[in-house]
Amino acid sequence: MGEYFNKGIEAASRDYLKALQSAKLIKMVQSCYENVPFYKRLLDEKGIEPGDIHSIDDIVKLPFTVKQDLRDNYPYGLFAVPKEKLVRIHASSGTTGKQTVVGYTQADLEHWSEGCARALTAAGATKSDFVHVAYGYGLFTGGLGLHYGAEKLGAIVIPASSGNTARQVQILEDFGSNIICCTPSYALVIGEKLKSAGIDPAGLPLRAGIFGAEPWSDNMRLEIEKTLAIKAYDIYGLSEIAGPGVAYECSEQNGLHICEDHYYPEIVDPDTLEPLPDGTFGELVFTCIGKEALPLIRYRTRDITAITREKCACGRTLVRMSKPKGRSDDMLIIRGVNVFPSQVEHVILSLGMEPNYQIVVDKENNLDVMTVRVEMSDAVFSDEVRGIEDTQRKLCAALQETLGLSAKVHLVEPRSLPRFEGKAVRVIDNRNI
Ligand code: DLL
Repeated sequence: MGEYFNKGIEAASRDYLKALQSAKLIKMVQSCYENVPFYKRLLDEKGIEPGDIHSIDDIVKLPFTVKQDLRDNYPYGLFAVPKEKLVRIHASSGTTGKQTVVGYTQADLEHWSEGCARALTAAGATKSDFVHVAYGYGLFTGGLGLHYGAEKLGAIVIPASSGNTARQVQILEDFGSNIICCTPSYALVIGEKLKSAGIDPAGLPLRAGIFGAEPWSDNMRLEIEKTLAIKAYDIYGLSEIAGPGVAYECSEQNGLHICEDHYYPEIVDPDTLEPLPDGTFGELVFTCIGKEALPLIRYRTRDITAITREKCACGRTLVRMSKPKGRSDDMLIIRGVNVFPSQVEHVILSLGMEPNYQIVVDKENNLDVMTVRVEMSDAVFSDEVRGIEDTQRKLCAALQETLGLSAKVHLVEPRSLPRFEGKAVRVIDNRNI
């Protein structure tokens, strides 16, 4: 069952949550209208006044916000409070264009930290645990987000930051970390280092990990749980809305509970922008109903997921989102077939292959060609040529079966693909060059 950090909210009745969300939305739209010229203009253009918003159901009347709006108003143009109320700035780099700058008031930081404290508690962390934070510290929200969440819980934070894997391993051994927080790809790197150092993870006090900032499949979860001898929990978030802790997994590991008392979720069809029913996959949209500094209305995350309002076996009533499949802008279209890198990962790991892979897409004679490069384990590498070819064939067939698409498979030498300390970059798309 596990403990709650804030039972009054996490297990509140749906009626109570709806009343809370309605009151917050009304206040938020009023504040956006009065304090953010961008939103005043948008609402005026749509002919909507704050007085038209009577409950959370009226959210569908409101316009959407997209990342480009943040870029167009770079750096602080969408902020709703004067500078003296701001206490922190973060930014997300993204792969193209300018950074997206976000800001927080003291109250915003309290709410964000509480999301992370809820996540830590749901993963079984207590006040007497050592929480080893190996997300990067800095403008990225991962490090400081989990750091303040762990402090809010009253746990003992080890602010390791990412990188220097040998030192991470030493900390795990000597400082007695009970909970580790990092990206799932970095968790694997740490696992490899433990193995090469001859350390049995089962002998460490580490019990659980809180992994997020990038998509990872359920098979990757099993791999990490085995490699580190822990329970692996998912945590989701984005800097535009807060940072990590917007949603988190509980002991059921069956969907991530959204902190919907602060961040109201909707799922829409990414093409028509029409709301989709619960259980249908679509684009996740958030409205920051409790945010002071940067109160975004119907922000399109680009993340693809589905939500359910069914009560969870853990007792939490907070709406759950399924593990994000990836971002609609990460989705590859190969000869007209939609492919998420997470699907490829699922196939690779379901065949018991190594979790280190790379997807390369090229254009050959005007045709898209996808090549999946997967590292061999030492055992496969030392196999006879026929054994290697056999593995390659099996992987090709499984990819064809799952994706409905033929892909080339290259098995590469052990430890020859790049490793990542933060978010992994798994796709090299040469078609755009
Ligand atoms: O990645 C915040 C974070 C830090 C979340 C640490 C969890 C742990 P950004 O850098 O703004 O913020 O990137 C946000 O990362 O829109 C998703 O596409 C992706 N993402 C974050 N968490 C997950 C997850 C942080 N658990 C973007 N599963 C989001 C899949 C995730 N994708």
